[in-house]
Amino acid sequence: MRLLLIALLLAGCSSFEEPARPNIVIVLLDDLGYSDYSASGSKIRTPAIDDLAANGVSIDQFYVMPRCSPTRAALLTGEDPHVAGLGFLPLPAGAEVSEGPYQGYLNTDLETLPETLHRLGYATYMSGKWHLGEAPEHWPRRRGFERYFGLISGASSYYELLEGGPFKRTMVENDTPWQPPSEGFYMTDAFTDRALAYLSDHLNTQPEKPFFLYLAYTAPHWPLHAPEAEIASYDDTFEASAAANADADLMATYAAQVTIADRGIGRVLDLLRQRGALENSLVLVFSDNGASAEDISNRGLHRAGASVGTRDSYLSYGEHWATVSNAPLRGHKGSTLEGGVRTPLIAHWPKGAVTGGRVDHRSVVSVQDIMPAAIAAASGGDASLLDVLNGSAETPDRTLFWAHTGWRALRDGDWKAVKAPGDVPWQLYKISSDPEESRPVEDPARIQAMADRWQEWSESVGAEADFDPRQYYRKLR
Ligand SMILES: [Ca+2]
Repeated sequence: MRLLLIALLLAGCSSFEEPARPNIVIVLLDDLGYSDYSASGSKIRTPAIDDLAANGVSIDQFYVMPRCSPTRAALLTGEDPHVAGLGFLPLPAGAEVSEGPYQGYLNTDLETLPETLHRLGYATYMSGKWHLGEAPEHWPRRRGFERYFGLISGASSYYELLEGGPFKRTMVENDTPWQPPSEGFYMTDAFTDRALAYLSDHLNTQPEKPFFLYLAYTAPHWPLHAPEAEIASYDDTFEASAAANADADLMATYAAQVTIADRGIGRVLDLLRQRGALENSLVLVFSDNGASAEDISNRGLHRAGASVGTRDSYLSYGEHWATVSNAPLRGHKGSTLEGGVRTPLIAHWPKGAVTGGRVDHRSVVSVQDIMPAAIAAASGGDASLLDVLNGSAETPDRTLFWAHTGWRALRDGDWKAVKAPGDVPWQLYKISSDPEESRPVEDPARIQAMADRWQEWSESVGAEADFDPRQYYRKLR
């Protein structure tokens, strides 16, 4: 059918032009829960993302890694994070590291997605959180991005760069350290504004050239920081749970953080639409891991009595709200349960037939599939994820593996085996019909076979089965 169409087109045109290559826009959210979109029933307002999903395609069984850096490494290399050098998080610049699966910066032997796209003639821009290497030789401009603005490190205040402690936060513009202004700065808006500036410059000066934009928000990763009026817009929206010590203001602030990021996404999409560039842009939106139940009360960064959301506050929303965010999945960020590693992928590309509001519930897709799909889109090639997105194929039969701080898991078609850290047995679930991981299946032979496969895989990528972050951070002392 496609050949026939091409033949008809060729017959009708004296000079056949190759279709323009799509722009590629990847928007990454940080620690957003599985059901935190209003389209999936949340009370959080996400109109821009909902609109994208309503006119694009959503993949329900999309898998990432359990934590920030491993997912980002897999996204930008297409490899398992251990192979990419980020089995765990980066260490501070200057820390002694041994090269290998836990070196804490992107493996320099691998070509990154921006490096490949740059080689293919794309302009490459990044605004946002890097978290793939703290030393200047590992920063974004050394790994394929022509222009970069953002936060090199992980979690940060949204209002300022806090000093002190081994984890100094660094923002840079291109290769130069950058200090936020003392007033009026809000991290999410700064990332949006810079992305818009890059796109405007591009569309004004070289509109014929395709671009890659990687917009990596820190939102809604803790600390819970948002302007008062934004938090107030969620007054009386969430029901506090006294039993769970879960204040409604915590969730209201988190929701405000999500809505501000969604507004940023809307501004980027509006600009592309106004400039006629949206139709032929492959836009992908997802979260780097599931909702976070992390307790950060021992960090010493919260001033007693400060209201949630303000500059002097430094709070997370806790296990109760993280469970709400991830409903109905079990587990949170950091674990290999579904609540740690599963998040919807929302894609939109009208010219590439990624359109119509379809939800694919059957395909099993990994964050590692994005790089080959982006390269295929840029070079006119094939990739399984592109086939899934344009509806020409489904890929339910996949094997995916995870190893993270003692958590282990593999998904093989309908089945998932998962093991918590420590001296506990593997659990088996028929994950295709039990995504809540609530009905363990007794099948010792299958469990043993899957555990053996996991062992073989972990050795092949250099994952430590019982990796202990405390040992890792001991290097800092
Ligand atoms: Ca994250």
